[in-house]
Amino acid sequence: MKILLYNPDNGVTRNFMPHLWMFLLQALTPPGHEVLLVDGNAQAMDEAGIAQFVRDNNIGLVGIGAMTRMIAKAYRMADAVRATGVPVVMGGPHVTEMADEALGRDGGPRHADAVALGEADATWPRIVEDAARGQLKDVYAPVDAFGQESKPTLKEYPVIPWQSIDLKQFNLVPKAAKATLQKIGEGWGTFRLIPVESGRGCPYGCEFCTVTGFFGDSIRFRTNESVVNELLLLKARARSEKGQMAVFFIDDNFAINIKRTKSLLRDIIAAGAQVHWVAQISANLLRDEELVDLIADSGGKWIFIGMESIDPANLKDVNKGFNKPGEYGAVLERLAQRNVYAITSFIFGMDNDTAGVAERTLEQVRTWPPGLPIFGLLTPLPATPLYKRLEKAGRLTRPKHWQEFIPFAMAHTPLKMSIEEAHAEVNHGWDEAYSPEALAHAVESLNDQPLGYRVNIFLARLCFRGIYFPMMGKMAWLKVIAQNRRTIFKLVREGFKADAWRGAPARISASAVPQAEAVAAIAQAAGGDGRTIAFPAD
Ligand code: B12
Ligand code: SF4
Repeated sequence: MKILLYNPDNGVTRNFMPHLWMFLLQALTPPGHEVLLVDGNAQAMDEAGIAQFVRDNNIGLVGIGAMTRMIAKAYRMADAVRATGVPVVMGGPHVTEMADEALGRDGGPRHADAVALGEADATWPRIVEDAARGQLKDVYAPVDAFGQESKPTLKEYPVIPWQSIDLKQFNLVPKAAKATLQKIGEGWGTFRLIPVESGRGCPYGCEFCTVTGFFGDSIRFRTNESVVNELLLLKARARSEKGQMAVFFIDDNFAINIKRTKSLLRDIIAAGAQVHWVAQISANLLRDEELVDLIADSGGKWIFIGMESIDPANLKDVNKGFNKPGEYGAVLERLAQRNVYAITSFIFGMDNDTAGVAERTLEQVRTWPPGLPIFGLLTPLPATPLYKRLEKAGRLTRPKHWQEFIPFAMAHTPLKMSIEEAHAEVNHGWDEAYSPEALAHAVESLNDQPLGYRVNIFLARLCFRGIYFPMMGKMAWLKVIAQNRRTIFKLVREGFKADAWRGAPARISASAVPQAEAVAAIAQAAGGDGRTIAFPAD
């Protein structure tokens, strides 16, 4: 049987960091079946397109995975596939919580023939075999022989055959530049940001987050050896095609067990498996100097930190009191001293937020080493404690907000400001943090660093700007370049000075490009709301 795994797009993006679930399920598919992957963010497809694809390729089963914000598109695509007579199975965080919606048991239309609840590592082979026999069940739950929920230990993690997977759709290097770039240095013909997981689960249970509910509070890790081997495979693939790879460790908290993270990073270094990498780590875990040294030595370049708020009362409200705003600055300094920078994520519209919260946050941000601040709104995702609390209090203004997804729009009323005020705060955050002045300031703050780092922060900021301000097409890019011309001229002028690029630490090749490319890919992925950027040469 031929199987299509499809991830819905956000309507705009062409380049993308792929989603791990597709590669994982592909690797877990029993022998005798062929699996094709289409990520709508890299390979645009509409309803007619997917129906045609299914017919042309004689597909016998379509698997669709989606986050809440893409679920409306996912349902439309599923409907189009089912209209061709081919069954659809859906999985991922949204349908796990809203299985009745996907199966049409809540009074609405049915979109999926089957739903895979939770982690599908163990159920996927069963689903495939049932589909091949034409005997799909409605619901597949990961349970053991006694009917108890069971989660994969990850000790026996499948080998994802990166050496042979077709990754064409995920190349971030524009086609036109490929031939030339292949010849530069070790080769730049391809650049890909690849998701790798080293563990699952998070015990923290922040109120707005689905992770503790979905993956559970017991943390499971792959063996160091299995992670190291995966990195080596990725490096070999990049070398063989004269290209580059960077890795996003998608663990929710990559350092949740510091001892184990240190041991993994040491093994990566010992095996020569360093790649440039990005990971999510909470601020409280970055107090450890030795950990931060190992992060830098093993190739860590950008750390995503869910700061959420600079107000301890807000953090307490959402059960994230372990975040201590007083130490954010020191944590970021510790990273910056090793030339590791942070993507700092803030949420506005929390219950203790009042008008002016964005400016108050920015005042703090300006005192920190330059990074990539991102701003969002508190969003009640289905089945989270936050959703339940707001529902009980009658505060949800759009209880099924995912059915009509609107980017950067609240679905409930904050306590101390209006919805409109919350929206204005997010606008202000993005406007100010990514203004030409703020970009120039970020570059200047690294004046004592080699040029590569300044170019890196500048390119990264430009790309992250695209999460909120669409930079689609050449004109939009030209406008952004014109607005930032002073900083660009300054960097170019310095580039001609012979010693401008010297002085980068010898730990790992200090190229600015992979870092900037990696954050660009994250920016594209993160802006899954129709506002993402595209490079002019695409
Ligand atoms: C990496 C990541 C990202 C990346 C991009 C995604 C990418 N390209 O990989 C970045 C950082 C850009 C990102 C951004 C955002 N993310 Co995110 N992200 C993740 C993260 C950390 C890892 C995803 C992952 O690969 N997990 C590992 C794989 C193996 O798990 P999985 O995807 O769930 O797949 C398993 C099962 O679900 C199932 N499955 C999944 N799909 C399918 C399909 C079929 C057919 C079947 C059978 C089974 C199946 O099988 C898999 C194996 O067990 C998750 C949290 C998490 N730990 O999952 C959040 C998460 C997915 N993100 C989330 C959110 C909310 C966002 C943002 C909206 C952030 C924000 N607050 O603004 C943005 C929006 C992104 C967009 N483009 O629209 C939520 C989604 C919750 C929800 N109900 O939708 C999560 C769960 C985290 C959370 N805070 O709750 N994210
Ligand atoms: S927000 Fe981060 S720390 Fe909090 S529960 Fe989710 S994954 Fe864990």
